[in-house]
Amino acid sequence: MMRTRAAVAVAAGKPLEVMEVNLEGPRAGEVLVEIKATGLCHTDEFTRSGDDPEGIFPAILGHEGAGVVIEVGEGVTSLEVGDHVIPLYTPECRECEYCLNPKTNLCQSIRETQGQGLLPDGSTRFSMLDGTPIHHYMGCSTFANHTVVPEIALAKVRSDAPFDKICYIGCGVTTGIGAVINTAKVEIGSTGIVFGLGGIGLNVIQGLRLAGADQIVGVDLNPSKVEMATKFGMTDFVNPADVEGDLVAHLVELTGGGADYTFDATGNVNVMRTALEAAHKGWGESIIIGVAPAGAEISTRPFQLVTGRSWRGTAFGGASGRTDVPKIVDWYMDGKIEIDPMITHKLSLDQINEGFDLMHEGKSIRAVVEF
Ligand code: NAD
Ligand code: AHE
Ligand code: ZN
Repeated sequence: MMRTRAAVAVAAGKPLEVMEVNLEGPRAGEVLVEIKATGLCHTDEFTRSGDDPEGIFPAILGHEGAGVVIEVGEGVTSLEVGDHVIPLYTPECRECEYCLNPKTNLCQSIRETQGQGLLPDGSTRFSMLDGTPIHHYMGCSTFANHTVVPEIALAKVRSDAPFDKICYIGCGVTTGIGAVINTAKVEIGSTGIVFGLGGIGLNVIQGLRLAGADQIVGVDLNPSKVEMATKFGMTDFVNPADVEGDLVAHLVELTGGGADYTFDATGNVNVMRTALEAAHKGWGESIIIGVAPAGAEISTRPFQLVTGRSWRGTAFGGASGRTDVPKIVDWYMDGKIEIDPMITHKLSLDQINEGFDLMHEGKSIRAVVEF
């Protein structure tokens, strides 16, 4: 048993509380990781706010981290002390029915306990100093200076990559670029529309440029996002607040009949409908990335699908983390993709709630906490 510092989500809708917590060492198949940096994703805020039907409190949130292996549990063979790692909320056991099916990245080997805020043996390693158990989150809990993660949920990455940048590959970068490359499989010369130019949407834009899209339309209610989106490849910007009349009709006209691919990176179900309907008749595909609150539902006229549009979704950009994440780290280190400009704020753990304020105010793309 050791002590570490963590930001604890004590109850839904409450600010995180930074405190010392107890952390038990790794059991069989588990690894103790010292987290060096973690990004703040909108999904952390979604759960903190109480919108997540799977939200459990108290919990240590955070799922976009990078760090170093401090200790390995019994039977761990693929990692050793000193390895640099990125925790994976979508693990890769390489044995389950899902891992053996190339059509999905959704390894299910530990999904049930992960959703209950527990490690695969059904227990938690974190507790408050008075002994109250604290739940894990998405199998990662990166808002802690140290965390225990299953071996199958850690990607080993090169040791010369900076933690404060590659932590973002733990969710946002991989989700956005992967949605384009793995899920949509966008072809050269395509048109794309991206709804929501935040930490995920900008990476969709970056992915569309990488894939050779001709027209990349960004849609956001916040015009301050334009400069960054343009830098990453956006060719046209639409602010729905400035469109007179029907937004779908405007987007269909702008893209010459609708886009080949549209992406929701807002989590708003009305936006998801617009995204589906702005996809091209006959072949347009709309990919849902955004996570919607408990009880929210999507709707459209079935005729939209009858006439050839497809509605799809993606988690972690369709990436198989232990295989794909080290490659994405290489892309960053080789200059194929950019990360640095999107990390707009660096914070200490004590300032973590300011990071969520910046997210709400639309002032940050990614705020990163460095330990
Ligand atoms: P963010 O807060 O950084 O960005 C959201 C953006 O959407 C902001 O720029 C905001 O101005 C814009 N927006 C909000 N409402 C809008 C509207 N009605 N029309 C147009 N733009 C609007 O959030 P993020 O970290 O980029 O996350 C985006 C979404 O993706 C969240 O729902 C998050 O939970 C989800 N997400 C999903 C996955 C996945 O694997 N499927 C992974 C990461 C994040
Ligand atoms: N718990 C929520 C769903 C949350 C969700 O969809 N999470 C995404 C990752 S978001 C990362 O920022 C995901 O991986 N989904 C697949 C999975 O198995 O959770 C709810 O609505 O219950
Ligand atoms: Zn995320």
